Amino acid sequence: MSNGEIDDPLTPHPSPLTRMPHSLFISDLHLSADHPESASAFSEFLSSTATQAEALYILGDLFEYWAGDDDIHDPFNQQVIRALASLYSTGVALYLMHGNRDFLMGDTLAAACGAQILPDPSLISIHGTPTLLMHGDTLCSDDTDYMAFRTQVRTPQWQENFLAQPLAQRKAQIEHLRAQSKLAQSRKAAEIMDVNAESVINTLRSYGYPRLIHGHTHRPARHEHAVDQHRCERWVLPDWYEQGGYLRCDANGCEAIRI
Ligand SMILES: [Mn+2]
Repeated sequence: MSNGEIDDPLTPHPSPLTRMPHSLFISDLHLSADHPESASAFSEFLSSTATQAEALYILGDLFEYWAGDDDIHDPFNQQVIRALASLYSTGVALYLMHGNRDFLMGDTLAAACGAQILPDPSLISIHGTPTLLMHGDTLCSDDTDYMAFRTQVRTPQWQENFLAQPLAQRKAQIEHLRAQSKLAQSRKAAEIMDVNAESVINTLRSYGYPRLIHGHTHRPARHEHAVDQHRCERWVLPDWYEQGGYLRCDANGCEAIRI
């Protein structure tokens, strides 16, 4: 890229902003064969916008649920995997974080996509800015029933027992759990389903006052938190079945973009 090119108004070219090295952040796609419109928006995003980025971070709940890596052969899952692998083959680094629904995504799935699994939370320098990446469910600490469930299902023992069952049986169990959780959610106050302010402050403090990016709550926004004389930015990513959008960050900062 030369300045001459940028200054020439007659030459069509992407704006200098698009050309800056940047990373993209998405979450809560909740992809499933039941919602083909999210899947096609996602595949359009992967084959256009995402190809310009240095890295794509998927911060949890890529799938509506993930029953285990032996489900990679499912035709719908194959479509998603192929789209991600094709983005990876263009040179875009891919990162996958577990969400509360797809926490069983494992190394086999990651390898098939060309992705690396990121632990939740992960503190990473994003174009020079220390940034804490999380799914966001652990910040919703007022939902004590869910936090207890989470602790249980994240133990190696629970996962080993669960994955030892036949795939069809696992899927049936997950469907049952989803129905229960929908019912429970409809009875919970809206505040319980959002992040707990104190959990956010404590997290920002214990990671050295970084920028925070997370999803999960489906309440896209940019927040600013004053923590011990520091001002910390917190970006909440949108979901993709009702909203759809991504966060773009470069050396100058972040911008939320709706699709
Ligand atoms: Mn979630």
